[in-house]
Order: sequence, then structure tokens, then C-alpha cells
Amino acid sequence: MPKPQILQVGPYPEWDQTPLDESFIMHRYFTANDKQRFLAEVGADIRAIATRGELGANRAMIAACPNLEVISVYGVGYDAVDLAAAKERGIRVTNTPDVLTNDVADLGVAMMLCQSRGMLGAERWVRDGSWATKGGYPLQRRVWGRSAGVLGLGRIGFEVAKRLASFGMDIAYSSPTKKHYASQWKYIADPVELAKHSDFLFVTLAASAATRHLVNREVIDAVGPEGMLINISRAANIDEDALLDALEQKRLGSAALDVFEGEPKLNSRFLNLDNILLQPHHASGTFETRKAMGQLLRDNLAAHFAGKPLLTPVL
Ligand code: 8YV
Repeated sequence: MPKPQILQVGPYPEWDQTPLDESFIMHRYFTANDKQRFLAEVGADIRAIATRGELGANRAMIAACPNLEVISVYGVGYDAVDLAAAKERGIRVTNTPDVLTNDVADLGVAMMLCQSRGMLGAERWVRDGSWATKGGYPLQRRVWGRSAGVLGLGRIGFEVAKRLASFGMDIAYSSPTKKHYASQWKYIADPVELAKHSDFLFVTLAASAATRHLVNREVIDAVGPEGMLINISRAANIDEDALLDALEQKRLGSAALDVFEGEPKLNSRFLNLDNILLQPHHASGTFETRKAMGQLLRDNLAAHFAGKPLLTPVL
């Protein structure tokens, strides 16, 4: 049996690349200088696309592969895959849910703590000698006992809320329907009302056309000058211009973000702000989780080519 040929959209760590290269013929799209020409050359041989959450696979890429059978995403978010284009051609799609949930929740909570207690500034205070010359670090805001909102109570949102509960926070959540497994927390369907309730508003929505800019100026203003917005989902869930305006004008107290429009480049306005914590989209970035994500991506591909049920199908 010839090895199936796969279009690889972005790089993977060596511990994933080696087994992929052993089982498949991997065509490295990300190394091609002329991407269109590369697709024209290999497209007809491609039976699978292996991609990453933030890279996805757009309609043109899918169209360039007439014999495509499956798109396997290294990531839980599949918003960058053109699902309509895949569906039209009966192409299967898989992702890597569950294995990353706890790490993403951990980073979200760590970002809240780090930003609220001013830990980055405090570290600089020690290193630059301010502690010795100026005295104690300026006082910061507490986290425990304050109120938190979780916008999107999926797997990640649920784990965030569980962690916040251990800080004795007053927790509310919003999702399209009330969740039977979350009766210990307040359900506030309207994002603006949820934001009014929240000293800390976590955005944990699975991104889609329906959630685009759900966090708009009104929601941001409802979080307010004493509040903090934390985003560990996708940048598109927030109106980034409205967020930048609010941070610049101090209508929003602060933000902690792991995701940005156009990442890894980001709007330079972010870099001039002192009321923001910037993280390089690494909420799932631990050895343990990334290895589990790579394994699940490969297991889905192997299942597909063995004619077995997919482990974590999206489509
Ligand atoms: C990853 C992600 O950073 O799971 C997702 O949807 O965005 C992240 O876990 C990404 O897919 C790794 O490239």
C-alpha cells in the first residue's frame, strides 16, 4: 500500500513530525515559497490536510485538493477551517478537544492572577533595584472573593469556572442555554448583563460567525474601568478596535490576552499600553498537552486511513 499523501499546513514539533513522516508522505506547505504553485503541483495527490487551530484550511486550499478526504486539526478550535467547503464535498474534519482543556484553563486563571497582582511589574521592581531605592511595590487588586463571568461555558469555560470557585469568587456564566451541570453558578444569558456582574470577564467561546465581535463596545464598557477582560479563545470573539479604544481611554481597567487579530503580528497600539498582559497564543503550550494533541491528530489520521471511526470528529 502506498503511503497516503498529506498536505502539512504548519510545522509540528519533532516528536510529531518523525512519526508523521514514517506513516505518510508529508508535503510541507509552510516551506514553499510559491504556495499557489506548490498546491497546483501536489494538490491532486493529497488525501488529507494536517493543520493547526490557528492556521486551518480555507476554501481555496480545499479546492486545490480534489481528492481530499479528511482535514485533521491540531487544536480544539476549527474556526479557521472552511467547514462549508468541507461539507459540500463530504470531507471529514477532526480536532483535538479535551486533551488541552485543563492547560488552557490554567493559563487563563494564571493570566488573571498575574495581571491583577501586577506580577510582571513587581518582577521588574525587584530586578531594576526599585525595591531597594523606592521601597515596597504599589498595592494591587485582589482576586479572591470578587466576581467573575465566564462567557461560553464549554469544556474550557467549565474548567475556568471550577478553578475560580476555589478562589471563593462569585461566578456567573453565559451560554446559549442554561447548563444542568452548572447549577452552582448564576446563569446570565445576556453578555452585557454578565459583564456588569463581572470584575473579571473570561472569554471562552468556541469561535464561529455567530460569536464574531460578541464582546463589543457595550460589553467592554459593562466590564468597566475597575474590571478585567481575559481572552483565551479567539481574537475574533472581541471587537479589537473597541478593546484598544477602551484600554487607551481607561474605560476598561485592564486586559489579559493570549490571542490577537492577525497573530503573530499584532496591532502596535497594544504595545503602548501599560494596562494589558500580552501572551503569545500558548494556552495549550505545555509538553504534556502538545504531545497529546499530536498523538490525537495522528490517531485520527490513522483511524481514517484504516477505515475505522474517527476519534474526535467535527464533521
Ligand atoms: C494551539 C489552539 O495553540 O486548540 C486551539 O484551538 O488554538 C491552540 O491549542 C494551536 O492549535 C497550536 O498550533
